[in-house]
Amino acid sequence: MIYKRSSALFAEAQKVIPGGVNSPVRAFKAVGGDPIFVKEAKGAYLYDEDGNRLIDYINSWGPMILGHAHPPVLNAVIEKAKKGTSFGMPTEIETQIAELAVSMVPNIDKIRFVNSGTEACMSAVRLARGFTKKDKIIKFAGCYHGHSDSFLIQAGSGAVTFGSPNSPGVTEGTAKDTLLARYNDLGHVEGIINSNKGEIACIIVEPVAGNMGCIPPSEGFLEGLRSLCDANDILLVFDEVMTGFRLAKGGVQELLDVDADIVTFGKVIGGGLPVGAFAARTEIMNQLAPLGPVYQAGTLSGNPLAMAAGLAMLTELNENTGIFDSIGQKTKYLHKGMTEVLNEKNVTHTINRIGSMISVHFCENPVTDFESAAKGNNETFKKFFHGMLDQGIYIAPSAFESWFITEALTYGDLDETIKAVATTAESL
Ligand code: KE4
Repeated sequence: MIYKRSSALFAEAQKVIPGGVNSPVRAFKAVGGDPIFVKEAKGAYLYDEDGNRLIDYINSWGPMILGHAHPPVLNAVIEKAKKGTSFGMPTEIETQIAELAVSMVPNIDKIRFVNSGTEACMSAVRLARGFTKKDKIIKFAGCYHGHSDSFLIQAGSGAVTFGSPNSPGVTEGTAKDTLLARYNDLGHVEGIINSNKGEIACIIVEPVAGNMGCIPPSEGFLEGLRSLCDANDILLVFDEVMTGFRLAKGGVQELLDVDADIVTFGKVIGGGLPVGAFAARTEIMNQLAPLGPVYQAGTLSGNPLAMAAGLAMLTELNENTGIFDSIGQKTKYLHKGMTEVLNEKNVTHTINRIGSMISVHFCENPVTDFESAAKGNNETFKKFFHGMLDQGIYIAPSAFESWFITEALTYGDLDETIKAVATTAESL
């Protein structure tokens, strides 16, 4: 594949945008080489600036669960844009998507829309602190909840890729209120709670982790967190920015039947436009301004253009819940095919999968937390990434990311991908 124009565009971008990108993971730092610049996308395919067609396994990091430029979403955006895009005043469509989201997801009565997953998680933690009147939070090493200060304490994803878990600019004052636990280790969580009795407002967790690669919760982990929260007057926050409206209509709460107190959303809920949200039962959400004392605001929050994209997306998922099983079957097919060809070539690896999230790790140990994910051979991953890219397959440009399967993928695309894995495996 030729990437000359992408490289030229990257050189230009770096003159005016730090690192040439507006989000670090896009810069290919973890895998080397210049990032690909996309010209357009349709369905399961990206078309880059050099005319290459790539089968997309990232789908804008999750939102394009029905494929790029999906007509119902596209048409909704086009029609809404003709009537103006943002007024900074309430609109009916905000109520429509709020009612739909509340009907789809368990344990939420009210929802507040924001513009990103970061805003959703940052606001959820402030709300938990305001509701419980306690300061500390527990998060998990390797889990990523966006880039607000309280979370950039050994964040997963981008920060881990850069090997600088504690970001400069985060103050000691902030860091002291964030306690770090090991994912899938209930004993560790219990120990932290006991050492900080009465001080913890919430535990925030990716109920299925996607920022260490894909790591499902071990048997009883989420149920254990629920019990620990109930016993210690702590709120359980499910960060479903990745998993919400992807792993099931009602997200992980529905899929694994565990109740959260606050749930955050992003990605799919916006249908590809900037939308985040956080939701909970009425007594918690009514603490929010202008009703309650917990302040949170946003100029473009709930803007009708983004709401139109989100409403079209959620409507289709709500009316065709078979989509979740269909993309789950496609992911299972991909898993089976990749395992077969990698084993044939004696490539040491492990694949994690749940629903339409999957990741490949080049290590023989099971990958169940950040420490075990970090044992993956990154040199092998880099070769794997570029080998796949050279055959027109775009996977996550980092071993610490999940792939996101889209319903737009055909089984022919999957077979082409499995064949590309077989060819790439020759050079691993
Ligand atoms: P955003 O602020 O990027 O919309 O959402 C932050 C966020 C919160 N919670 C979870 C579980 C997330 O995965 C994310 C963002 N995910 C990354 C991918 N690992 C977005 C890609 C990027 O950073 O460019």
